[in-house]
Amino acid sequence: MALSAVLFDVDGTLADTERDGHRLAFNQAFNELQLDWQWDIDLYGVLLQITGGKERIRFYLENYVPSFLGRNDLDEWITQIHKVKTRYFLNLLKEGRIPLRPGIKRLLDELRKNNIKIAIATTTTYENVSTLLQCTLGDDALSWFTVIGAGDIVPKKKPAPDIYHWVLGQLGLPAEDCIAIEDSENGLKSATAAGIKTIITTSEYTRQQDFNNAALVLEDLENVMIASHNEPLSVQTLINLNRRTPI
Ligand code: XBP
Ligand code: MG
Repeated sequence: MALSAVLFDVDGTLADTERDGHRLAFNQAFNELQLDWQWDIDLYGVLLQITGGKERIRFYLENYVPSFLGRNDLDEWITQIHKVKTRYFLNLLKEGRIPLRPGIKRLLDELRKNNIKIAIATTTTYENVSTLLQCTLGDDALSWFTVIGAGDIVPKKKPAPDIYHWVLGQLGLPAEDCIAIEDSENGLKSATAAGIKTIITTSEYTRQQDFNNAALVLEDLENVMIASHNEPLSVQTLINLNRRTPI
């Protein structure tokens, strides 16, 4: 067993994208489309139980404004709303409003120096990932990642393991040679169901969730207590974690 790759979630893990990113973009889209919907911070926390923007809109319709469900173009309409939302989200990224979380750049650099592959496994739309990476890490950042698994590339989003199975397949690696870094219970369920040991860095919306199956739970990658030393999460720690018994 050797650590060959680290698989990163995006939303909540690479960057704090939800409260002041995706949520704002959804509301901007609703406003542009003259929909009288407003997702406040608390409501958005509830809606986050559903991963995927289109799936989240549908869940909102079903549970909060069911009168819209009768439309005979429902699927296309949701797709249209989501396209507008994505345009607003990309603008926020391009304006530099969504930075990477502490320690992400350092760990990515360290992994690359140690020839450990890095990959992405996310439910968000591909352009959101590529734009976030390019805006925060530079134009060549996409080439750092051996595989980017995103959005509708698999039919079932997290907590289903499909996106992790897909990324493992593309990497050509067994689950036990990889570690996942996630921020949510849905993400943890997805990665562990694919057999991948998972580190959690908690985020505002996920702090209270159940992380019992995680290999390690941290506030972030930078200011963490490991073996009673206050030090950033290092590649060596990941390698040691990977050597321990499977999940
Ligand atoms: C992230 C998501 C995403 C974003 C919205 O979940 O659920 O849906 O909130 O992105 P995870 P899109 O971090 O577990 O992958 O609107 O592009 O779907
Ligand atoms: Mg996440």
